[in-house]
Amino acid sequence: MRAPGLVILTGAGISRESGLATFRDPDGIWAKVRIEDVATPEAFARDPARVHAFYNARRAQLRDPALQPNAAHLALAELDRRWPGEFLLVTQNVDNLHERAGTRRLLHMHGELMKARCRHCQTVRLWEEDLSTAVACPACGRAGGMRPHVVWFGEMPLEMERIGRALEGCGIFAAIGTSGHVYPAAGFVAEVAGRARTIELNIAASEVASDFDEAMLGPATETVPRLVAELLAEWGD
Ligand code: BV8
Repeated sequence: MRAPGLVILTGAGISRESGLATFRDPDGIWAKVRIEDVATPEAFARDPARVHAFYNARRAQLRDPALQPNAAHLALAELDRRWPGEFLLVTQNVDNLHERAGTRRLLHMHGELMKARCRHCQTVRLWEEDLSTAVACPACGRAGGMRPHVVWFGEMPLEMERIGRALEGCGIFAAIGTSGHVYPAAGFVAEVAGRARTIELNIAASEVASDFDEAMLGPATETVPRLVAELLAEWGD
């Protein structure tokens, strides 16, 4: 029998054990800064320097060689390599730990911290250094328009059609390390409920836990390798 289509959704919890803060845990990012001040288009229009400083600090942390993918990222990369059917890892995270772990069939629905976009010409390119309004776009030469290539609140997430197609065809959906607070990502499980096996991997029940058939409670570095081993034992090559 053909392996079912597999869609995995990850959130900040999968990167927690690599040393990156989550958003809504007590020590999380939103305990230190307000969304309205740093993660909306209005905030960027009002005070671009403040928004750039917020993302420059997170980009600098991601450049730290001590910050590495963890066992959960690595297990998902192995699952991607060995899954014989359709596979898509949709991450809400803007860090680059999934690609550094080796995952190929990956989609960043909220953008990427190590990329910048020009608001004048829309060119997106790898950008690992600080950004500011003084930076001129290497493509069109105009300054003042470079922004982090991330999706802010009130902006449309990326590649929603591709995500929709993957959800339509999936037989197994797992959400890992996400609080189920932010839409449309938090609504994906409801889209597939009833026709896909749905599993939530978290250290605590998310806000949409009741939409899932199954839960695996514990840190991602323990639960994800366990889920990957189980799925590959049943369906692997
Ligand atoms: C949209 C990128 C529509 C940037 C992010 C009013 C006005 C405008 C919009 C809205 C509104 N009301 C509602 C909305 C919709 C809004 C929304 O949902 N708001 C919330 C606050 C209610 N959504 C949007 O705006 C989205 N866009 O709706 O567009 C549209 C339609 C037409 C035209 C235009 C637009 C866009 C939202 C994207 C925002 N960008 N990130 C950046 O990183 O700075 S959001 C950010 O928070 C993440 O990307 C993620 O999506 C979200 C939630 O974060 P999580 O990843 O879940 O992390 P969190 O800290 O919350 O939870 C961590 C979890 O890990 C916990 O469950 C914890 O238990 C677990 N955990 C911790 N440690 C571990 C662990 N698990 C396992 N192991 C561990 N060790």
